Amino acid sequence: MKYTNRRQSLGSQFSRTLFVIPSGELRMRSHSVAYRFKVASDFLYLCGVEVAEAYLVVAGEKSYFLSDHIGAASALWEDVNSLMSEDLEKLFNIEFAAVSKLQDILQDHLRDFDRLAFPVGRSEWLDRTLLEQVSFQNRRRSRFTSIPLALCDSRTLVGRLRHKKEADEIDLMRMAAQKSSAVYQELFQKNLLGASERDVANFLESEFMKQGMHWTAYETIVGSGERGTTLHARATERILRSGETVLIDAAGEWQGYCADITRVLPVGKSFSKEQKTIYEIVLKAQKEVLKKIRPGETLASLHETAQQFLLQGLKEAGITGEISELMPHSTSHWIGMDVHDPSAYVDESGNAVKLSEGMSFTVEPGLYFRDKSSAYYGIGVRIEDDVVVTDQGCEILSSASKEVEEIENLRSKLELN
Ligand SMILES: [Mn+2]
Repeated sequence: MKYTNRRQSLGSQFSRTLFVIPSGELRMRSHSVAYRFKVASDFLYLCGVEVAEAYLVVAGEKSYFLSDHIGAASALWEDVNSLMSEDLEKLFNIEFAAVSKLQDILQDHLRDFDRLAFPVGRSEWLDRTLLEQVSFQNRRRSRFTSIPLALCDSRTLVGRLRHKKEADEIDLMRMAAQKSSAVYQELFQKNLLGASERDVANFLESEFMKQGMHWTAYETIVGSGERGTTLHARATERILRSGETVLIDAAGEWQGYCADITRVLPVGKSFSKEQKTIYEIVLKAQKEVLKKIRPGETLASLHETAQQFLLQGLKEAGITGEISELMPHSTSHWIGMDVHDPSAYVDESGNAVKLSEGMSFTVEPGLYFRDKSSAYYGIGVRIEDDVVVTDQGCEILSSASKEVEEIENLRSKLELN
């Protein structure tokens, strides 16, 4: 019912728009082996099925599921595009057709719509097919309407529906964040001396899997030493050194929902004085932002709060620098089925979206010292948690330790040489 309801609200909220939502195609990773298939989030959101090369058409109250593999019993070689029996329950109330029927279905319905929405530019085949259809429709359309058939991007519109999370979505997001947080607790108690960034990434990813998660929510970021000042440092073979910190931005995906967590920890047992100074400034700013979250605020106002407290902390510590250089990224982004959920940041009048119950996003202020003349050169700190807006404030979904004392306590139990 959940998926039927979502398709119905899409159809009724955008009653003049016909949607074509592809599940995605397999892409080759090497000569004969494809990348692991990741279904398009909009498709998963609207039908709950993880198959490749399928298309969902939502035409008002009527929906179609297009696939060339319906009824393909047990596949001998590959089953990535075959429907399982549990999928059929999710596709209740939907009409099945072969992919070759797409043009016919569009011809039957498009005359009742003013817009055709699909993820423009995602698939060459779909782009070409739908453009041909628009061209065809517009040639004969003038016989019954003066409104041209317009094309638009489906992601923006489905993103509006996905913006406020339903209760069961919040449960899944909480699980993703909690399981990912548990992995951080393991990491805090791990001896990292002599390990490479790659070792750390491998450890985190295998722990996500041990938590039952199917995948990482995004490519694991591990930046040790001055590489912590690169915002998205890929894990390399660089060996972690005593006295350095390591910035880790990693999380898993739970049943299609993402977490996004960043922590910075000392490679040894404790932070240096300079590292601790910066860490505390960022932590204070992050906590002030978390306190401020409630319906009616905007991500822009939260970003201002973060900058204000970072600046205040820097000033108190006697550190100078441009905030736009020290923190070159935003404080928040939407999160959900995608780690950067595609919902808009401004409303139709161009004003910042006001937070309301069920919206979920990250809070991740940071400071990165890339100027070699600074006494703080090479220190990179970002502290990131995931939240969902409640009626009065927010629920913080992730719970990995972030107090200096807590982290140093966990690190102090290590048997280091
Ligand atoms: Mn993030």
